Amino acid sequence: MGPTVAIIGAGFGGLCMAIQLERAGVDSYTLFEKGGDVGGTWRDNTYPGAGCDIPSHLYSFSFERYSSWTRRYPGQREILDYLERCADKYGLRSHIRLRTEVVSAVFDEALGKWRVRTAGGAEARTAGGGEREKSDGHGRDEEREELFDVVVSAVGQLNRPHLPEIAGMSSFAGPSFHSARWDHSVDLTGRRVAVIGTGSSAAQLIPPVAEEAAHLDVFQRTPNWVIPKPDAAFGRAARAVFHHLPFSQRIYREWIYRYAEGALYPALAGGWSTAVVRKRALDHLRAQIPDPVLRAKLTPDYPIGCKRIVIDSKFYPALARPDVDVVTEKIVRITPEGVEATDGVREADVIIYATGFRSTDFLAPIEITGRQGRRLHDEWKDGAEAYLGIAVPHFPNLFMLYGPNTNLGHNSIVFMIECQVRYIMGCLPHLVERGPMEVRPEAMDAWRRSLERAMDHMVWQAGCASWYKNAAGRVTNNWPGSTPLYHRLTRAPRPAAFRFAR
Ligand code: N01
Repeated sequence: MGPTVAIIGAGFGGLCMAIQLERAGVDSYTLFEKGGDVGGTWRDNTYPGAGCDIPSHLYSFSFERYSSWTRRYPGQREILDYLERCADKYGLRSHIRLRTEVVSAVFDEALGKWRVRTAGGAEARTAGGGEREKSDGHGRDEEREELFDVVVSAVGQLNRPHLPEIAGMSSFAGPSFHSARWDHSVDLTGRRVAVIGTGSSAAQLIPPVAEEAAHLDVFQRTPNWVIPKPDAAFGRAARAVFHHLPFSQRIYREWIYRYAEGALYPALAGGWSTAVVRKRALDHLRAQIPDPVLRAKLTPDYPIGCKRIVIDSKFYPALARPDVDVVTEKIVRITPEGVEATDGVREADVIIYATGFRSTDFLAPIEITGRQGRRLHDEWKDGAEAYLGIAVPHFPNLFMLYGPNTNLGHNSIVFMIECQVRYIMGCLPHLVERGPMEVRPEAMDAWRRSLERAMDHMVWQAGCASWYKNAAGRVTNNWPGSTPLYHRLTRAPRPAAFRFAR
């Protein structure tokens, strides 16, 4: 037994939290998952070509190494299998409540506990527009309230699709869908397809879609910097080494981690490698796009790393195909026949919106109310922020995984999640002994100042729009420091930074 813990979301973060609770012998936790299974983003994103551009051995838990990865970079199905196996191996399933969406959490000051309200029943997924999708008739609206000592949010930053507001979208005669809500019932073979957006998701789905479609129009608003992805299958010999040689996986993992930290991070912080990474991207573009007109369209005019760098080796060759057009004219409206840009209508049978996520609406649409009736989304009206990306003043015993300012542009988010889980596990004995703990406003202020100072050096501030920034232009999503620094800062909670109930 231990404190009762509500975990929201069964992706990498929620599963990691549950595993560490299990390992510590705390079985008084419930993991709420709005979808039909575990996996989070890797359950939602099933578009063709979906995969990870961080190497397999780094994009997995350090305590749960897997010697049988089939490729250097894992595909969506393989990551999902890995997460499902983790859920089984650590016996988490009996604690997971699927198709159960947390609607609100209210801190009851008299009890010193969170009142967590859920809606269960049929799968209640969050629609692009932010409304909860309606029940499909199986009674989603079975609402329930339970008390917990601790709430851990593990909802991620990229779980709510962003659909653009383009005039006429609902008038389109054919099927249309978002990349993260792929409609597998639509056969693209021999059809005219339009893809809107050219971020990481688009870069992955465009090559297989181009293979199937008769013609593909790619609507690009801003070109991305693209560097090669040196993907390859692991041969039997490599897998055997990982399997049988003690420490081989650990050494390999450490090597790729250090490469990302040593070479990619400085490029984002205006350091020595900026020119090297930029040259690598330009060489990649030149090698893969022989046509100078297309190359000009695809050449970014903002500093590399300002938007998330796309890591892919199949994207450019797909754009260079004769049956693929890159359209840079501004989209005016969607018509029943297709997409109208400033130079005319391009007919389409299917439209795919690879237009990203509502990344700065952290924890939305969950209503979270802390002490003195303070609402989290009011506290965050100028942008989400949290001490270490984990805790917020006036919200006792509420912790976040992959919260504000903890995304990375250069390394594995699983590393950050493990740091956060370790930190929260370190908080549990304190809050058991001294009652609900809440970060002091002074600690939050000092944290904010240090973030602002570190952010000054980062390329994300440069002249580009990205999902890292909120509407006011503040970077709310990314961690501006190195990952070793974050590791140090989250090694253990500092009791002086918190106020305790007793
Ligand atoms: O989304 P995005 P994503 N009209 O926001 C365009 C992670 N990820 O789903 O740049 C026209 O990057 C928009 O244009 P612009 C990764 O961290 C990881 O691709 O705003 N276009 C842009 O081109 C990634 O960064 C993996 O001008 C419009 C695109 O849509 C993050 O997810 C794989 C528009 C959106 O790009 C998000 O990637 C996939 C409009 N109205 C994703 N609105 C891994 O491998 C938007 N766009 C780990």
